Amino acid sequence: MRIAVVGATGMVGEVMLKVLAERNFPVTELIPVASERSVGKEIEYKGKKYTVVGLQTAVDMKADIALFSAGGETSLEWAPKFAAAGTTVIDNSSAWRMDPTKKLIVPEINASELTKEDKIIANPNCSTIQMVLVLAPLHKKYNIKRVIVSTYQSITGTGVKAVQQLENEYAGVQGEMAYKYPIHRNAIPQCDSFEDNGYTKEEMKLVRETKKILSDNTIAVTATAVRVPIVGGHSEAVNVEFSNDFEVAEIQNILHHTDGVVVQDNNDTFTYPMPMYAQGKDDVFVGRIRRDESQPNTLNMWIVADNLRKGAATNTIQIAEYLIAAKLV
Ligand code: A2P
Ligand code: 11C
Repeated sequence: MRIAVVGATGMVGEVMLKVLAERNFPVTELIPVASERSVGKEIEYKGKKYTVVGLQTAVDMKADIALFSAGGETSLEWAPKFAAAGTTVIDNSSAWRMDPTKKLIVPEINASELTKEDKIIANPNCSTIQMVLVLAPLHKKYNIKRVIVSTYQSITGTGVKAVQQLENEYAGVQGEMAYKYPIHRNAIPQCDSFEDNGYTKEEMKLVRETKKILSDNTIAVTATAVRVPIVGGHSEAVNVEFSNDFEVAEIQNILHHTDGVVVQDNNDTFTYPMPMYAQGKDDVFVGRIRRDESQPNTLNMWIVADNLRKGAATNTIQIAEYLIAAKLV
């Protein structure tokens, strides 16, 4: 496969290269793509050096698959050009996710929706992916009525500038601010900008993308997304109300047998998911599974994943792996 990585010099792009190499993805030619600023720079993949090219050069090279993580505007403008050249685009930005003509894919849940005609495929937001991977098998069994989610999101979701801000604050150095406030010793109840309804875009992604991925507009979702000074991954406190009652042990058993999910749930041994363990891993970790005693048929859980891996690069590459296995590219 001839693979273009658009945004290869960025935070997610770099993880994409790492994950492609780790999974021994069948790359016959790698085409690293970035902005004009980076054209001519060299990046390394499996011990070999590759020269970064610009977007038009990459379109003309007619790769089989282009993995995009270069921001929404770049995707809006360039994904259709790659698609027109015959390249299948898997896009990690928010540009196409809610477009009714585009599929929004978490492979373990809905990859079977994909066909050869899907030339631009959307990768969901990180905080959505880790939540729906756990919710999907429970929805099938008990039917979800409502989800209340509160997130504790890693600064790596904001990008290099935020990591630099935290490092500057640790060192007591003045520098450029990624956030409106210090993030060291703080929690900022704003991820991304505000929408007219008073929620942030990040919160509304959790609402809208969940319904689309689970193909069920009747699921009610409400979210509060908070940025915390963490690098290893996003954490989520998730409260789920089902139509049907459940046994906690049965929920644990279902999740234990769910692809991509690891149950870490033992109070006796103080075992629960944490970003410091999730970092660098491709799985979604779930624990603190317990009944909500304030209301019938309702469950509380704690879900953690590396937002740059399953939340972004890994999920994108798993979609590409599915396309190859199903002979759709
Ligand atoms: P560059 O390094 O040349 O700026 P991050 O999310 O970590 O900021 O990374 C964004 C990625 O998207 C980088 O690889 C960046 O390239 C790339 N990028 C940003 N804007 C453009 C653009 N207009 N065209 C192509 N690539 C872009
Ligand atoms: C964050 N979820 O943690 C964001 C980062 O829509 O793909 C990814 C934004 C997106 O801030």
